[in-house]
Amino acid sequence: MGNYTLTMIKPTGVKNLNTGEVIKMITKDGGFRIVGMKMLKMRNDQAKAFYGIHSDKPFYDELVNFMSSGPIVAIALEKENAVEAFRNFIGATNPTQAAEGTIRNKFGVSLQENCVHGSDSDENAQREIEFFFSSSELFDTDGNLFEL
Ligand code: IDP
Ligand code: MG
Repeated sequence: MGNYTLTMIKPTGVKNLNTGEVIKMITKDGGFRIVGMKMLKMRNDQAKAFYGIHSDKPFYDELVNFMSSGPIVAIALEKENAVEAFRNFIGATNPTQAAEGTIRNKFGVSLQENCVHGSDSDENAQREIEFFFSSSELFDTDGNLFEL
C-alpha cells in the first residue's frame, strides 16, 4: 500500500473555474497533502502517452483530444493508502454514478469530462507522478526535496 497518487484537474474543470474549489476539497476535506503541483497544457502526443494503457479503447482518441484541448492542473498527492482513498474521494468514473458530494458528482459534466483524474494503482501513481514532475518539483512535509 503506497502513500502517493496523481490527480489532474481536467480541461473542463479548469475552464469552468473549479480549480480552487477542487484543490480546497482535496486538501481540507480529503486530507491529502500536495507534494507537487503545476498547470500545463499537454501536447497531443503527451496525452497519448499518458493514456497509453487505454489505446485499445473506443474512447481513446476522443479522450486524448479532450485532455490536450486546454490547460490542466497536475497534482501529486500524499495520504495513507492514497490511490484507493483518492478514488473513493472523487467518486465513480461517470459523474451520474458518483456518490453525492464527491468531486466528480459536483463538478463532472459528462463521462469523459468528469473533472478529475485519479491513479488506479501504486505502480501507475509513480509512473504518472514521474510523467509530470522532476525530482526538484516534489516536496516532503518539511518543504525539502525528495524522490518517490
Ligand atoms: P477512471 O478515470 O475512473 O480511472 P478509466 O476507465 O481509467 O476511468 O478511464 C479514463 C478516462 O477516460 C475517464 O476518467 C474518462 O474521462 C474517460 N472515459 C472512460 N470511459 C469512457 C467512455 O466510455 N466514453 C468516454 N470517455 C470515457
Ligand atoms: Mg483510470
